[in-house]
Amino acid sequence: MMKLFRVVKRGYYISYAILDNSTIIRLDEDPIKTLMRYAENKEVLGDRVTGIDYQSLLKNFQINDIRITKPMDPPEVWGSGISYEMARERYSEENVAKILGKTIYETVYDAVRPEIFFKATPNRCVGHGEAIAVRSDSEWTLPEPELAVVLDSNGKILGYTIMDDVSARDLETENPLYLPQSKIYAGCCAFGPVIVTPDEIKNPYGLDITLRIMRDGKVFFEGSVNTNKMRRKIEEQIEYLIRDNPIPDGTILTTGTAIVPGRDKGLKDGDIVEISISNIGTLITPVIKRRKKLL
Ligand code: DO4
Ligand code: MG
Repeated sequence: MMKLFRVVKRGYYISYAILDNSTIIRLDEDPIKTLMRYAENKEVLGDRVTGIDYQSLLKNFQINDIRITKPMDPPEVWGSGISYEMARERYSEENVAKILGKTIYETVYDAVRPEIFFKATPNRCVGHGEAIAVRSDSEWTLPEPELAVVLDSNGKILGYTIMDDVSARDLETENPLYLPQSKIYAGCCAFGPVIVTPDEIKNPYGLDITLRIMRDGKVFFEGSVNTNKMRRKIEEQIEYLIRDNPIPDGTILTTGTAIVPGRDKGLKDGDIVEISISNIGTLITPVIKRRKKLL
């Protein structure tokens, strides 16, 4: 059993593995290589260390000159959509495009082929304690709390993490072809605080996901779901992701949301988003609203 986390110290990344919830190893190699080595033979290269207060880093984000950050740099991040019935219903409540009398979300939910979209590159992702963003041209952006998988180039699951597929819902609702702008921008994706290996997740279809949006110190929105409600299974999502589409080792696929706050629950500058998934932890990120650049 292994959890990976990473810190920044004076501009340098340092990665750590927690083995069996106790021993901390400072890794000698990139966390993606560590995940692959662990999947192969459970070997972890590095030195045992003491004095790293992981729980305190989770709580305070920073201790002296050490700050927790995203646990790895995924070369690509992909998303799967409308994988829960709740998502089909909640997305369809908006005044969205219809095909042959069904909303595009109902059509995707019923289709053989799942929705798979490109989500992010590492520079667009943030980690625990780092800010996600509302685009300068969006008035309605929502967090999407999701279980995500880290994959090798064959689609094998190397690890699980918590991902926030932050989405500018007004752009997507205005026109489905604006989906890439709704999904991909600076600060559109948060994940962490750790990546856990598959032996920490006995059943990925029995995990509680909880979302809390905090505003002015109070709970502004709260919702939860269990992954047993996931209709489009992770294996099927992976199969479509890698079909005729080579992915690099360390690619992340986020598996869709079932918690969809309404029009009146859009994120604002200063909000705090907390996402918890059982057996993984809690990912906490502040929200910033980007300002329009003056020409
Ligand atoms: O196109 C809609 C995006 C759906 C999505 O991201 C989700 O279901 O989580
Ligand atoms: Mg999503």
